[in-house]
Amino acid sequence: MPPKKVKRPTWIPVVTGLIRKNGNLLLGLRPDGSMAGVWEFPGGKVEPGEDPIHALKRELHEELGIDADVGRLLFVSSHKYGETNLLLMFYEVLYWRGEPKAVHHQELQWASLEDLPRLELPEANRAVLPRLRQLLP
Ligand code: DGT
Repeated sequence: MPPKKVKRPTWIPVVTGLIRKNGNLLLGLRPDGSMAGVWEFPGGKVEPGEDPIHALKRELHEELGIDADVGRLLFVSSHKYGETNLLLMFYEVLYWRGEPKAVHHQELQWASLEDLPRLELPEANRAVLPRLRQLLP
């Protein structure tokens, strides 16, 4: 008998930018659609075959109109939303050209790490707050 094929779950890779200025992080209020009205880190899904760093540069250009230098991959986390498994990659972004504009989001804000727990965040982001505090002194 041939070996039984294991059906592997599908993972969706997502890249997010931890864009830092004067100790604050840039957050965008998600537009209408899934998870509207929560404050997320700018970014989005990696297209099939796309390099994650390239995907983040593309997303930051599309969403904020900036040309970003994508820095260190700070950490990776996984999150399950219903049947969807997301693999979230969090990259540090310290340098960029242009002024971030709310091209995609309803609104942008710079928030300190102390402010973050008080904001409406995607579940996946609330789960990584301790790691953020650890890694971003
Ligand atoms: P879609 O499926 O084409 O309507 O795309 P969206 O707008 O639902 O999703 P997108 O491209 O923003 O993908 C990001 C996914 O990751 C989405 O399910 C929300 C989730 N997520 C959790 N935390 C974050 C975060 O901090 N930033 C971003 N961009 N997405 C996050």
